[in-house]
Amino acid sequence: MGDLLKEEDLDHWRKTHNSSEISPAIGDREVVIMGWVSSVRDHGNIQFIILKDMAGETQVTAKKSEVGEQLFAMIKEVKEHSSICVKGKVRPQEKAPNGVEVVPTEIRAFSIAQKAAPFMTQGKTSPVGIDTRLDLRAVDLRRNYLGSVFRIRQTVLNSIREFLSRQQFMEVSTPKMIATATEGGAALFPIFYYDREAFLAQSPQLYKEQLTMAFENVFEIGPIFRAEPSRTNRHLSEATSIDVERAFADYNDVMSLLERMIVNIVDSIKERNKADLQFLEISIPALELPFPKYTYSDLIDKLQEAGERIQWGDDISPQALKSLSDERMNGFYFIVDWPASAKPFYVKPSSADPKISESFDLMFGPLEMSSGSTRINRKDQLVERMQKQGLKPESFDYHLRVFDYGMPPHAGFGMGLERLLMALVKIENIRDATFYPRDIDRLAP
Ligand code: AMO
Repeated sequence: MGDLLKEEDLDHWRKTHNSSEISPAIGDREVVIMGWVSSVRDHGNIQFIILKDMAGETQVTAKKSEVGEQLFAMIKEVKEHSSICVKGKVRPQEKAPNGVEVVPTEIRAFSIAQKAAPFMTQGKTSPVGIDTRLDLRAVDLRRNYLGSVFRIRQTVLNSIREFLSRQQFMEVSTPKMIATATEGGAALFPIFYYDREAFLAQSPQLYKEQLTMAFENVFEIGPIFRAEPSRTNRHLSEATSIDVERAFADYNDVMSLLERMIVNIVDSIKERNKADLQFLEISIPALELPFPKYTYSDLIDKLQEAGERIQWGDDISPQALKSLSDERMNGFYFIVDWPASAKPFYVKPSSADPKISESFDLMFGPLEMSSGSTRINRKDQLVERMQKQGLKPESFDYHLRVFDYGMPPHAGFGMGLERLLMALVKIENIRDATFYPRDIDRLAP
C-alpha cells in the first residue's frame, strides 16, 4: 500500500471541461477534469474526492464495486492539495456540487502533496495567524474565502475599465521609476537608476496631469510604492491605485464621476458575484447619490464638540472619526475643502479663501478610500506653491516646462483598490485584499 499512485507528466492529457461545465447533459461521454484536491473523504468501500479548479469544484465518487480494486486502491492514496487529473463518467447526484458527480475510470497524479497544509481551505475564517498564511500564500490563495475576494476584485477592475471607457477615458501607463516625489507626506523608496538616485513612484500624479494636455480624460490602474513606516491594517508598501484625471473639470465634477463609478462597481458585483456574496454572507446595501459631503471645517467643529483634541489644520484620524455618531458616516461620504497646507503642492487653493483648497477625500466609515482635487494649471502659481512647501522648483523642471504650452484646467483623484475591496467585502486586514502584500516586515514571498 502507498505507492500505486505515481507522479506523471501532462503529456497529451488535456481538460475536456471545467468543473462548472460538468452537467448531466454531457450524457455518456467521458470527461477529463484537472485541478487540485480540496478534500478527501474515506468511507471504507466508497471514497469521495472534491476536485477544485478555477471554475469551482467537482465531486469524484469512487465505489470499490464500481471502479474495480486497482483504481480504488490508487484513489485511496490521493492526498489533499495534490494536483491531479480524473477521467470518468458524469452522473446526477443531488448532494454533490452542481448536482453531479464523476465516476472515475482513470486517475493521474501530476504532483502529489508532500505535506498537509497548516490551514483549511473551506471556511470563511482561518484559525491560523495571517503570517503563517502569507508565508505559504499560493496555498492560502486556494482558500474559498480568498477565491471570492479576488473574483470580486476582478469585477471591480473590469467594471472600472468599462465605466471609464464609456465616459471616453483613455487608459494610460506612466513610469514607475521616477526622479521626484509628489506626495509630500509619504516616504519614498530610493533605487539605483544607472549612476543616479531615483525613486519608485508614489503616485502617477504629475504624469496623469500632463497627459490631460493631449488626451483630456485619462486613467491608470497600477502600483504605487510608499515606504510606510508603521504596521497598520490599512497600509501597504506597494498598493494598487486607480488614478483618474479629467480636463476641463473641477473637483465637484470628479467627485460626481467617482461616486457614479462606485455605484457602477457595486451594481456589477451584485450582478456578477452572486455566489461569492452569498458565500461571504455579505449584502452590499443600495447606495444613494449623491454621497453625503462634510466640509473639513464642519467636521473639526463636530470633533471638538465631541471632545476630541484636534485643531483646524490637523489631519483627521480614523480614531477621531469613530468618536462621531453620525449614521451617514458609516458608508461612503466625502470630506471636502481641506486646508491648503494639508494637501500636496499641485492641489488648487480656493479662489474665495486661499487657506482652504478645492480638495476632497472619499471615506467609507473611518477609512480613506480616495483623495482628489482641482489642480493648479498655471505655472507661476504652481512654482509659488512648491516654494511654500519647501520644494525646489528646479527639481520639477521636467514637469513645469510643459505648463508653457497650454495646460487645461483639470481635476482628478486616486483611489486605493485594496482599500475599496476592504470596504466592499469587509476585509479587516488590507493584506488579504492583495495577492502578495508588501509591508515593512515582508518582502517575500
Ligand atoms: P493619496 O496619497 O491620498 O493621494 O492616495 C490615494 C489613495 O491611495 C490609497 N493609498 C494606499 N493604500 C494602501 N496602502 C498605502 N500605503 C496607501 N497610500 C495611499 C488610499 C488613498 O486614498 N496623487 C493623489 C491622488 C490624486 O489627487 O489624484 C494621491 O496619491 O486609498
